[in-house]
Amino acid sequence: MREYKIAAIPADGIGNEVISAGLEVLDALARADGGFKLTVENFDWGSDYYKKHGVMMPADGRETLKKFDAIYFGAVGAPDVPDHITLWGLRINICQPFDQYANVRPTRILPGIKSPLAGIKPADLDWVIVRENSEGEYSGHGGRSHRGLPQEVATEVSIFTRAGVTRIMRFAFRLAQSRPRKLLTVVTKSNAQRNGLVLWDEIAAEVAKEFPDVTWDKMLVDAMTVRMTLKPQTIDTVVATNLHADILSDLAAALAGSLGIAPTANLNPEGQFPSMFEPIHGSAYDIAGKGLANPIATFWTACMMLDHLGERAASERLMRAIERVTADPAMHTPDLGGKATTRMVTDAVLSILEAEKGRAAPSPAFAG
Ligand code: GGG
Repeated sequence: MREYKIAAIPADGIGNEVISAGLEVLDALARADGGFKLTVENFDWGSDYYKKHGVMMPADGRETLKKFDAIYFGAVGAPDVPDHITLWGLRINICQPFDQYANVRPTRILPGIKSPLAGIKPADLDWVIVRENSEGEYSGHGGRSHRGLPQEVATEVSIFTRAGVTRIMRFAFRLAQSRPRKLLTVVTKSNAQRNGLVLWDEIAAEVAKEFPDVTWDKMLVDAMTVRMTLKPQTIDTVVATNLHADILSDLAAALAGSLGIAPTANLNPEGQFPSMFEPIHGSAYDIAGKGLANPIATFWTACMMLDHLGERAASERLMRAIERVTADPAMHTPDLGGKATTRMVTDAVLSILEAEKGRAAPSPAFAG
């Protein structure tokens, strides 16, 4: 039996509801598969922990996480704690020291879900956005001085290193190469940002030589928003800086129907540290505790985690179940214009997995 240790950190707001739904589904999937087992430990880190202890996670938190195979993360952000405290105290406090430099964000229009783009076909929007996840605009360099005075100054320094850009570019080219269309768009703002992002362009051209079978092009980030909206079918794999890809992937999720369906993986591709998997959406305090959160992003995130763990068959089984559920408009939560609850969507996925249980087990004729 293959066994994986999962650290679950639901954190804030709807993170709690969607991660508990995701764990139910993962448990059902592991039982149906019979070939692997997930041992889950829950951590109560987040904004409530901060209000009690003054920190979002304990000082030795990362040491604790190192012994896990993967981290299943909910969302950060609370109305009564400054956002930069929650984000840097938990999500970035794990991503950066664990060198999870490749943030992978697939977007598709799932069956039954309506894109706000008129006349679009599902095949027109099948993208993966690669977000550089360790440097750039989120390097954490900068400062403030002369506070409160008219001459108060604040700097937020974007840092781009040859090593950091080269590794994310190679990751993105490799990912593009693994997809049928072998198409990569490198997004920058290298007309205005004439140092770091010119370095991006130069490194893209260098790395491209290692991937002669990948067709690639360059876009400025502002033009990219227009292309995503007006010519979505011309896009396949995208690589962009930490901030640009953060923004583009929210747009991508909205164009595919809702932020409530969008998953993400924070990968340390070399496997020196555990990777972390989370829905793209935040803590959504306006609907927290009401049972209305869409768990689909967290289920799709579970597929990415299973893929990463090497459980491809289980990942595909869960993705098929998700697609059968989204195909039914009665299973759409309010973010998709429906009336379904988190419980209803979770139960629908569970019942498909339950019905498939017999089929997932090895057939007696082939069982050793
Ligand atoms: N599950 C994603 C999440 O909690 N996001 C909160 C957030 O503010 N993220 C900002 C970022 O990822 O840069």
